[in-house]
Order: sequence, then C-alpha cells, then structure tokens
Amino acid sequence: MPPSDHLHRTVPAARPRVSVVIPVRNEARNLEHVLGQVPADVWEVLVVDGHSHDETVAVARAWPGPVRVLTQRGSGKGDALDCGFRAARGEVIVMLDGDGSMDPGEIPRFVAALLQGAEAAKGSRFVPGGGSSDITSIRRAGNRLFCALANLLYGTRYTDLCYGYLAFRAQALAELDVQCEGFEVEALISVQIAKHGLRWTEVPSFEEPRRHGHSNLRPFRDGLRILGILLRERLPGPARHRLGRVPPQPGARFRVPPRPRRPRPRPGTR
Ligand SMILES: Nc1nc2c(ncn2[C@@H]2O[C@H](COP(=O)(O)OP(=O)(O)OP(=O)(O)O)[C@@H](O)[C@H]2O)c(=O)[nH]1
Ligand SMILES: [Mg+2]
Repeated sequence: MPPSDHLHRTVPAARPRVSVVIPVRNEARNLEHVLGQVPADVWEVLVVDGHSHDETVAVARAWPGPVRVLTQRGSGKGDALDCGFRAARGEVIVMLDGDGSMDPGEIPRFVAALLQGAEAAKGSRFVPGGGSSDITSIRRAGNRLFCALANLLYGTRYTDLCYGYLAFRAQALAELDVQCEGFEVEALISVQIAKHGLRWTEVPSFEEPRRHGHSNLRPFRDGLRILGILLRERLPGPARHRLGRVPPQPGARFRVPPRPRRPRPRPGTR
C-alpha cells in the first residue's frame, strides 16, 4: 500500500475499523492472554515479531481471530511499531504491549476519545482512573523528569511520557515521523504529536506487571536515548540531521508529506 493511502482514510462517525499493533519479542507465554482480551469488534491485529527465540510466532499464527503476523526487518520496539504502522489498514490504529501489562479491554476508551475529536489518544497512568501496579520508584522518577522536560520544551501538558498504550487516527499518524529503534519510541511519538499540532488527549490506563518473562528495557541505555530524542527533536531540521537523523525519503518510509499546517496548533484538547 502506498503510504499516501492513509490520507484517504477518515474516521467514520461510528464503528471505525480498528487495527491493533502489538510489538512482541519472546512473549509466547503472554501473547495468548493478550489476544484473548482483544474486543471482538477489532478489525485486525498486527503482531510484529522481533525475531523471537520462543514460540511467539506459532502462538500468533494459531490464533483464530483476524491476526496478521509480521517480522520486523531491524531490531527494537520502535522499529517494530514502524513496521506495524505501515502495514495497518484501519482508520484507527492502536498500539499496545504484548506482555500482558496493558488491558486490550481499554481499547474502546481510546477509540471513543478519537471519535470525540482527538487525533491522538495517549494512555496515562497518572490521571484519575489510571494507575500502575508495576512501575518502580526509579522508573516513576525518570518518567516524571522526562515528562516535565518534554512539557517544557514542547509546550505540552502530558502527564505520562514513557507509556506505550496509544491510539491514533490513521490519517494523523501518517503525518508523524516515528522512525527510531527502541524504547525511545513513545517519547518520539509524543514529541511528534506536539510538533505537528495534532489534537491530543489523555485516556486513563492501568498498567499491570508483565505476566511472564523478563523486561527488554535497559533503563540506563534507554533513558539516555529518551533524553537524546527530547533534545534532538527540538533542534531545527538541518542540525537534527547532522546529529544522525536520516531525512525521510519520500515514499520510502511510513512518513508521508504533512498536510498544510493549521494557523495555530493546539497543544491539547483537555
Ligand atoms: N518486535 C519487537 N518487540 C519488542 C522488542 N523489544 C521489546 N518488544 C516488545 O515491546 C513490548 C514492551 O517491552 P517490555 O520488555 O515489556 O518493556 P517494559 O514494559 O518497559 O518492561 P517490563 O516493565 O518488564 O514489562 C513487549 O510486548 C515486548 O515484547 C523488539 O526488539 N522487537
Ligand atoms: Mg512491559
């Protein structure tokens, strides 16, 4: 599908087609549980495998629902999401983790927020109705620090930056350049939402501990990457490219040319 096809997809007044993108790496013991919680009216689920060594792919392929299994070309969660976004065909695209920490039963909340006018709905553990029984005090402090920095640099009022449960109108997501490798992806998406002036809102979400297995996150390395994204994205284009950002090639990646800018971007709808 040419990327520009996204431009012709709008969110209908009711019952949009919903694509759910789930990046997975060695989640065989969690994936069945996650897929089992996906609401029946979800149109397609894209499981993007990161070269798992366990039975993740077999579990996904055996699932009776509308599941497509993709294998990412590169490595990292960011690369996997980019791959899933480009393959998704719905008018609404939801991303969530495949380790059982996020409840797919919350998907209707995200879709409702888009139907009410938002172009991006960010899950937040730190608004009333949200929460976490998983986050450690170090991760909470890091997230709070990065969130404050993002709000300062980009004029947003986010309450949660490093959380991977989000939903978008496909047309709006196609405007963003979310190409990156790893766990900095949520920060990059959040920054891009602000830079493109998308109408965003936050949706309460509850995070549980992963059901089985081990985290793929490396706090120090990934913290540095998040910090790098927040600073680098604030630079003007040419300086950003000198710091290693590859200028998007027309048609070569998920990104498509942005629509004409609105006169005054709004930082949020809340
Ligand atoms: N395809 C793919 N998925 C990945 C990769 N790294 C992580 N993931 C998936 O991304 C999601 C989030 O990764 P986690 O390892 O749970 O990271 P985390 O939530 O910070 O860590 P925990 O709190 O321990 O769960 C999970 O579904 C992972 O399987 C990767 O390189 N490729
Ligand atoms: Mg996790």
